[in-house]
Amino acid sequence: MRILKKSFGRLKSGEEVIKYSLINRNNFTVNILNYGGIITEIFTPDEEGNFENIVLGFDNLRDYEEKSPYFGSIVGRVAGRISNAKFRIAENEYNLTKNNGKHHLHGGNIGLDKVIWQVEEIFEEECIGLSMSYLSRDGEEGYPGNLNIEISYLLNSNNELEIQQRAISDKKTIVNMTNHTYFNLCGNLKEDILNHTLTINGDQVAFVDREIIPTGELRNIENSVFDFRKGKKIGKDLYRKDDQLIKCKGFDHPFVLNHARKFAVKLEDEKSGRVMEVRTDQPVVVLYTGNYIGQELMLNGKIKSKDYMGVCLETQDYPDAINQHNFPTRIYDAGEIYKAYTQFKFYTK
Ligand code: FUC
Repeated sequence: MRILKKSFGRLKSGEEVIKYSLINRNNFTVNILNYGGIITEIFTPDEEGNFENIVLGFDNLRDYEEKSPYFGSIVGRVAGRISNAKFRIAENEYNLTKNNGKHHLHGGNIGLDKVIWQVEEIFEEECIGLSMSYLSRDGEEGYPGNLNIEISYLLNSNNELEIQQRAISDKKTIVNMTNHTYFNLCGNLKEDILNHTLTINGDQVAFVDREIIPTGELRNIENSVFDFRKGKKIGKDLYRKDDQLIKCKGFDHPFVLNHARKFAVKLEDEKSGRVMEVRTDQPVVVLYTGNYIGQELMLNGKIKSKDYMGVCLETQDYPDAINQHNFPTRIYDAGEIYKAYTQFKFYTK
């Protein structure tokens, strides 16, 4: 197993960005930038052994700085939307950056996806990886507390990629991070993801309003377009005249996970034979089917983008929980540790 390193160019500020390649014994490769902790490519074999890239990304830094819909990045401090870009903790009201209409999205204008992380390489017997750290200052994008963040990407020889998240603040605060990779198991983005079969071990979904803010309602998914428990094609119901799907142009919904099952989410592509299983200790996965990717982007240097080219499986805590009476809400005390992990396991049928 080895780690390679090369320059990925300079940010507009002049700072150099490094691209790391984690390569395991099977040549399974994950490329990660120290900018935003962005996963730019994952190369996995199809059932005939052909290695192809299975995530959406860019071949240059400028596009990541200016155009990226959070491709591959760490998002936070709080993933998803915080309604009206404000919240209260005890007697204090905090106003966050408004970067999604009147709401706050994915950590603000300069969220964790747009900063340089300090990187340490990890070499262990069972795995290799990167430990990335960043200090988000008190008041950054409006959040309270100096927050020390550490994200580790770990790859082993079973083609399992694990993301471990940790943070500690010096003031009471909220934290809820995720990774925003858009997966497409076809390989080299040959097709969109509508023919992928998706299984979600979740019995409830959170309904959202027109601005994709949870209404607070948790619905049982039985007999609805949200029932992915037995596995179904993402495209099967996506164009149905369902009020929730029309509002979001597809799926952009938090599912409450059922932790009694052996995996949280499974994604499969029949043609290539590629399968990905997701395990996590987080209570929710947000399923986002790439509804707003649009046609303006040049993906991985050569492919014109379109909607539904990738699917995000954002494992996290309940979105907008701090403003939602109906959702369990976590507030972290000064010195209390926030911890989360998600594992992605790849294999072929
Ligand atoms: C996802 C969605 C949002 C948004 C963003 C780019 O996390 O929940 O609606 O479009 O990604």
